[in-house]
Amino acid sequence: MQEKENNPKKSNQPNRKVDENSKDKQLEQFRNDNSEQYLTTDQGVRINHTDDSLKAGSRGPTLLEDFHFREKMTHFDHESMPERVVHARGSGAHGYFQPYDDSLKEFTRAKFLTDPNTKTPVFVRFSTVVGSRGSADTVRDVRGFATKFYTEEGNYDLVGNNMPVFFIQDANKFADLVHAIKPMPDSEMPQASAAHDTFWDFASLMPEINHMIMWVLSDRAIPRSFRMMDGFGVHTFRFVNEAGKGTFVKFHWKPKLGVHSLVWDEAQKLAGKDPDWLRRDLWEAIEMGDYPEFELNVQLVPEEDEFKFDFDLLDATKIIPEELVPLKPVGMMTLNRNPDNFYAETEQVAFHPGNLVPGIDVTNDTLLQGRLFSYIDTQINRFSSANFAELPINRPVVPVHNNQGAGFMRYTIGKGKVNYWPNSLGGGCPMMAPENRGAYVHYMEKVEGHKIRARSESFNDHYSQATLFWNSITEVEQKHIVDAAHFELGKVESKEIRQRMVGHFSKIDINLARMVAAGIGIEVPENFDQRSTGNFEDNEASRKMKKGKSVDDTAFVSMERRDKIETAKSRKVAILIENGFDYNEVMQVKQAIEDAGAHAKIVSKYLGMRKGINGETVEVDKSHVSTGSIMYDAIYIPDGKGSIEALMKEGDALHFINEAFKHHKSIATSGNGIMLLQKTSIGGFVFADPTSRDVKEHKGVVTAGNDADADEFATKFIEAIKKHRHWNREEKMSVPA
Ligand code: HDE
Repeated sequence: MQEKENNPKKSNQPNRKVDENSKDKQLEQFRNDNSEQYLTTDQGVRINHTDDSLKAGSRGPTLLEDFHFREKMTHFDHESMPERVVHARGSGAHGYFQPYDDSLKEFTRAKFLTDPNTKTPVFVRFSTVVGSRGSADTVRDVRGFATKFYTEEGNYDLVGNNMPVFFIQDANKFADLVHAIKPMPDSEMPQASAAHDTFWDFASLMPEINHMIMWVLSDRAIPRSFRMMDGFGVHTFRFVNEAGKGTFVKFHWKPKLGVHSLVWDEAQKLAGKDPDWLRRDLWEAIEMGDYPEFELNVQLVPEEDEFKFDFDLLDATKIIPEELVPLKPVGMMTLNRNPDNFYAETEQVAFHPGNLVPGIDVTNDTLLQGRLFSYIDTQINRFSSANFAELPINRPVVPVHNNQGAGFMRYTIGKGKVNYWPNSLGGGCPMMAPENRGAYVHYMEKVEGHKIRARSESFNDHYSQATLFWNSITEVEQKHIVDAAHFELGKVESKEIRQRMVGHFSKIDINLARMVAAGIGIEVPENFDQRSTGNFEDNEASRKMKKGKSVDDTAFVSMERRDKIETAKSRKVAILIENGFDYNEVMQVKQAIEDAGAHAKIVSKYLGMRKGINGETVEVDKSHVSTGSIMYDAIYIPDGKGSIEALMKEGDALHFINEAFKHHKSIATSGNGIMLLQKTSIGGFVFADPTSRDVKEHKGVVTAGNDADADEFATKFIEAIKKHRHWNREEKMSVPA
């Protein structure tokens, strides 16, 4: 037997001479010489003509000996791999992660989380879950948030979502969930949407889904940007420190730009006007240097406290309210580089929640345990090979030595004759690493139990946290959930399914049930017995286990009540003009917008140049047909009689303003522009007197008289932009946009 070694040893194979190494280097240099970039075949043979195939005469048949044509065609025919069975639609970015300090050392030996001098490269892939690879970005769905950390101790993958809980408790239900939510098997409809009978049929028969349903119906499911959403590891994981002591941990990503959403009407329109909306937003932000930043936070629970909550830490349908276990900030992730090649990187990246590094371990969360099997299995299906870890995007930054052998697409050229362990011919290499040389050691958890296909009773309460969520959000947020339920269940043809869902909602909150029922043709009797509508688990029984810590309100789940980050940074502002606009005002306000870190674009009927009052010109960035208010966070209509009069006659411009108003966006205008607003659905608002020095702000609509101070006007507009949406506009109900 081979003895364990404490000192790293050099393999005595391969036994190569030094001059051979330098030959290798020369060869590599020759390969990388790009001074003459001629088109070549895959074999490196230069090609002088690629527009025509080799034929017997210029009008004759193609010859099979045309190796260039055959190779080009074959490549094209195989330029696809099976898309991911879920999370097929995704967008990726490179960046790095850096911890703030070493304060987590007490809990974990993971160096990348505890050494503030280490910048760990990362690759992140954001995704939707249900839609195919070409589906729209803005559909109502959970967003995946998967991060690969290329650490000095190997790759660690945090494969999370933008919601902190999941639909099911046991991985054995995953196939059913995905079958139910994906397009129906007979018609392959609908695409990228849960709004159909099979999903709600499944949901209505699966009470454990209810907490997640609240999140999915909320605005979290329609993020404004990948850069403006939370990320969650969902499961309870385990940190392990140098001494081998474990601590339960939940991972949270917090975006530096705050959490913001689209409104549903906007999300649906964007799916048509720009199906790549979220992908483009991420790409453009990185290109412009608005690097997305996310702070990593953890919730830590000592092992001794495992049973101190009124829910089970191993149940992925539960959150740990932040009021019970506050977040501890760990470090910042910055995404600063777009992929060079979508396919090679974003498509071929292969995540796996079981890619762990020393200091981080799993728990017995059954959902997580199931994932540990599924991810490798699915990659083998995607890549038709077990060698996907050798692809550049998946390769660790540390040396890899093992005895893995052949198989499709084996890229590593193993050297020497030894590919087994134990060996003496290879000098005992690759050898076993001792713990103090960075070896991964599984947490020594004592596990005992009967083999049983059953679920712990501690997983039985399916309603309390759904109620907690409902009670913790604002009225506006509640209203959006009801609207979303009207859309989703409104598309369900079976009345029984709609009825069953109202039954569940009634157990969450009777008003919720009544409001949903009113929009989907279901009656909720006055003296409705909450338990009479379905054959659900008895709520009282599950509540019996409630002895542990709990809260009645958790502001952190609300996008409106949590610590709100108000910033104008990277927001998009449309400036609506026609000929005759006030050039000086535009320049001043535009500068203020840009100084606040936002981006302004000139929008007009057609592309080309527009003339200001005194003949100055600006170039139009976008024409009405190619854009829409839905692609901006705020709009500004500068003064200038000619411009305003022209805009007043343009249906597209009026629609632009009405729609921005309906979507709660900030709107600013001055002088003659106030006349224009009066012609739109904003007409009844409080405006500044057009001929005064006044600047007025009313529910995010900023107006200034023609003598007003431009700085004051711009400042008020930017303050409004920082709020992102002005939810208090009841008037929007009457907007015909
Ligand atoms: Fe996944 N999930 N998942 N999932 N998941 C996949 O792996 C699976 C779950 C998540 O950008 C698949 O490579 C099972 C929870 C993300 O490449 C597959 C179960 C969470 C991504 C798979 C879950 C996630 C995936 C499909 C229940 C949040 C995209 C393609 C037991 C914590 C990663 C692939 C990327 C992808 C299985 C539940 C997040 C089939 C069996 C909970 C972000 O392996």
